Amino acid sequence: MSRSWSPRPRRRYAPPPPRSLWRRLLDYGLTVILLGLLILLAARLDRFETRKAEGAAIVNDGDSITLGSERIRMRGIDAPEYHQVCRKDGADYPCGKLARQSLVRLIGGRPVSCSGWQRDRYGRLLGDCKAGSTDLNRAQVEAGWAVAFGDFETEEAGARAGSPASGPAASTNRRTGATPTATIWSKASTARSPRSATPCVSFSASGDGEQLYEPYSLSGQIGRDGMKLFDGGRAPNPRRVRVFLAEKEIEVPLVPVDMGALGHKQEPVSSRNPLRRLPVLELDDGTIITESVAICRYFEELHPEPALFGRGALGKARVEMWQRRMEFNLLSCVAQAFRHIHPAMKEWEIPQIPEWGEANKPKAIEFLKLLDGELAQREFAAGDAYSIADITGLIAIDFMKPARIKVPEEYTNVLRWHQAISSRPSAAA
Ligand SMILES: N[C@@H](CCC(=O)N[C@@H](CS)C(=O)NCC(=O)O)C(=O)O
Repeated sequence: MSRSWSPRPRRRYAPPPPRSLWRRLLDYGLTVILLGLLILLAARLDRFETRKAEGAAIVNDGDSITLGSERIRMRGIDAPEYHQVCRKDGADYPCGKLARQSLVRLIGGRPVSCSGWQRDRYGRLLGDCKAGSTDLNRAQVEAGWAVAFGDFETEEAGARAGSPASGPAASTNRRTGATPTATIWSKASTARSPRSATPCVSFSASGDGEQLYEPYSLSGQIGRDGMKLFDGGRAPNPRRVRVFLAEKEIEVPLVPVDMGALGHKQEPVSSRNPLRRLPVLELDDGTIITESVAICRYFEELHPEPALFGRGALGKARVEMWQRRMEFNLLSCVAQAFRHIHPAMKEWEIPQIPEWGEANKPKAIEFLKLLDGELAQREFAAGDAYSIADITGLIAIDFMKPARIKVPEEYTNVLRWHQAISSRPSAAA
């Protein structure tokens, strides 16, 4: 017998009496309910992380915008991609561009606010967006430039009914004030099935199967102070960036700097660029980017279409090669000639060495000879597509005038190419 220090007699462990069937069922039921509640809570938790972005919108296409650094895909709708071409009666029309224009109209220059809690596979916030009291997602479907994609079915039905081709009521949309004279529906006049009536080539079939590009924007006025480009008017490098932006149809608010009065050597430029040169891009968070090509690259990344730095490994290498050739062998020589010879440049180029300026003139001509031979074989500097190399070439050749250098008449390919790139609307930038 073992000894015990306790004065009380030891009690034997007795297992609890078995739970009744009802009690067990109740316990299981409560557990299931509790688990369900936890799952529900987890599923809704991301909603608590609702993100909100506000500011002036960069409109990329008919259903995606950028607010500051937040890229937003409008939730519940699907519009044609920017480059999408739709077909009606055997003729193509740019439904992607028109859808974007519709969204620009609906925004009407007002600040936009979007909120959402989910992201698409490209990391874009799926947002419900508003401009003033206009619910943009809804209004874009009502205006007939987007289809319902998980929401807004009624609005889509209304837009179809209101389209001139499919119904009598080409009526003004009460909410948006838009008259759907030309919509994706009105263009789709012949097909019977509603989806196949959608005239766009691949539009909406896969919903969000579009490429990740955000090709064009309306305004860069975003965030705290807004994005801005400190611009130097007719000076070649600032113009280079303006032409690039014009090709991409990107509008960034310009801050004109009077370079004639040496404004670039003073505030607000000098604190932003210690080299005191233009252009200077300031992002909405105050980040500064200088160097024309760096600025262009920034926008190419944000808005890859149209590609101005080439496509594919070889295409990109070719553009890079010709861009640098244009810069080092042409633009730089022309600039040296101008800066070292022109009397107005005395305060800019210290010391000014006219002999050096003169020495650069034949270098530029020599390069033009090479370029002429190349352009005999193709349309643009780096291949069959217009690129930043052509922009640098355009700027350089136009800058030859004040530098008093003339393109020799026998360089007919250079003249033809220059004529062609000068007649693009972007050249007026
Ligand atoms: N590498 C720079 C060059 C910038 C540059 O030289 N800009 C000229 C105007 S085209 C300038 O600001 N010059 C002022 C000066 O030389 O004092 C770029 O590509 O942006």
